[in-house]
Amino acid sequence: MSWSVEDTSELVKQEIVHSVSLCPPGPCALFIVLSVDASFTETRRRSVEEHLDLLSGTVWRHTIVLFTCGDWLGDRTIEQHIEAEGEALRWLVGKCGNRYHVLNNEKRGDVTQVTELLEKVEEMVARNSGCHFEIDRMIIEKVEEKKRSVEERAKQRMMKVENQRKTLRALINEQTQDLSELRIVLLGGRWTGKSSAGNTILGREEFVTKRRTAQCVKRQSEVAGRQVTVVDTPGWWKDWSVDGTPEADKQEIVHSVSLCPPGPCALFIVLRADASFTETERRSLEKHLELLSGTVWRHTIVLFTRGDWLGDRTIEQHIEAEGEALRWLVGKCGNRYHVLNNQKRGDVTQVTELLEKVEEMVAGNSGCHFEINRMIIEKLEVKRRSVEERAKQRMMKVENQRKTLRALFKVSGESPASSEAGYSGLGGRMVSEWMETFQAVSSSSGCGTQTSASAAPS
Ligand SMILES: Nc1nc2c(ncn2[C@@H]2O[C@H](COP(=O)(O)OP(=O)(O)OP(=O)(O)O)[C@@H](O)[C@H]2O)c(=O)[nH]1
Ligand SMILES: [Mg+2]
Repeated sequence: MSWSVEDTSELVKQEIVHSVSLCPPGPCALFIVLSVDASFTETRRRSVEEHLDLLSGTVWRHTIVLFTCGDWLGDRTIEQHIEAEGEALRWLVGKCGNRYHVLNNEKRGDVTQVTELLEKVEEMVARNSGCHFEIDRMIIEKVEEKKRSVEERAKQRMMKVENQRKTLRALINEQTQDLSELRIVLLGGRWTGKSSAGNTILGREEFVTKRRTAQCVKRQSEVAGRQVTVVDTPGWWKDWSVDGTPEADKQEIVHSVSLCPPGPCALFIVLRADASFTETERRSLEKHLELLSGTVWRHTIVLFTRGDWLGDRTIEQHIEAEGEALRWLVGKCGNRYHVLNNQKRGDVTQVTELLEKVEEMVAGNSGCHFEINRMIIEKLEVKRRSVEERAKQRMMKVENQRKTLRALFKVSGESPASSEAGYSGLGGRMVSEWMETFQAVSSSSGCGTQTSASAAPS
């Protein structure tokens, strides 16, 4: 893992600190577990250092680097691996007082690897004059207090959501609206799991998850007796301001809502449940959503992915632990949120519950879906058509330009690919001549170009 400590969720950070209080009076040793089948970069080194610092600077006297996947080494020794790997790993081993050990977890029967490891622990404890690691009581107390407060607030939030949902379900029973068709748009940062969530909702592989979604994709399926339409969109870099997002991606985000006429019943803001949510991300998300106008928030639900990462913790605990930025977002979405585990496609209840939440939101909005200002869409469509037209013209221009150049290469009987030297040495003059002739030809034929002869290698 190469995340900085800022990217790690508050819940995980609390668990790291909490871990040392689970073996009172304190651990004799802390193993920093690394796999030998992956490189150890400077970014990973910094990540380990920052996370260990959560336990205070004295922790290093009690640490051992524990390498796993020992079988991966083959005939090589762990020392060869350490020396070959680079400065970052050597720094870590040095920081741990040159204490390390390698395990082959595929070979559980080999007890000597374990007894040797325990001997190394004993040696370290002896070197520490018999002392174990003791974390500052204040750090533990602060974390434990935070955990208690998070649990209390999480319970309250859960109850509030339950009451909110009950009221909305009563509204559904009163209203006689037809919700046999649900239209959903997925929005969010890059790599948050939008496409995976789309697949989970539709119950089959409709969206590609192996690579970035570059354009809006619309798919439909029948889910729990309803016709469900899902529109997947390109994500933005979570730390970037909206100005940093390419114009084409911004256009796709706006375009998405026009793909499910008359408008989406719900827009899901997709976030990872295993990661932090900073103020910078919050600002970025707010600005990206505003591309769709300020009224969008009445139709949004925060959809957390990677529910599998939560383990026994609830999504409410994550929301309460994470901080002000996430609580602001959940509040802005009218306390509507849901968590999915996209690794567990078979669990259909997580999808039916999500669709129920959509129905409740629609009922709360008096049956209305999200409708974007027609002017925004019309302006966008004019822009898109103009971009497409100009892109076609540019492509044709480049093709003609290249054809002319290749014809010139043929006339001279040389091709730039025929000789490396032809480009840098002798051929430099030749290329300049080609460029001059080409410019003369292109300007006379009206096929203008920005390329200047001086830009060619000389
Ligand atoms: N463990 C786990 N992994 C998940 C979950 N959801 C998504 N992933 C993984 O997260 C990665 C990104 O998922 P995508 O669905 O492609 O994310 P995306 O938001 O569509 O990405 P872009 O289109 O690039 O913005 C993939 O490797 C998924 O397998 C989940 O619930 N649990
Ligand atoms: Mg995607």
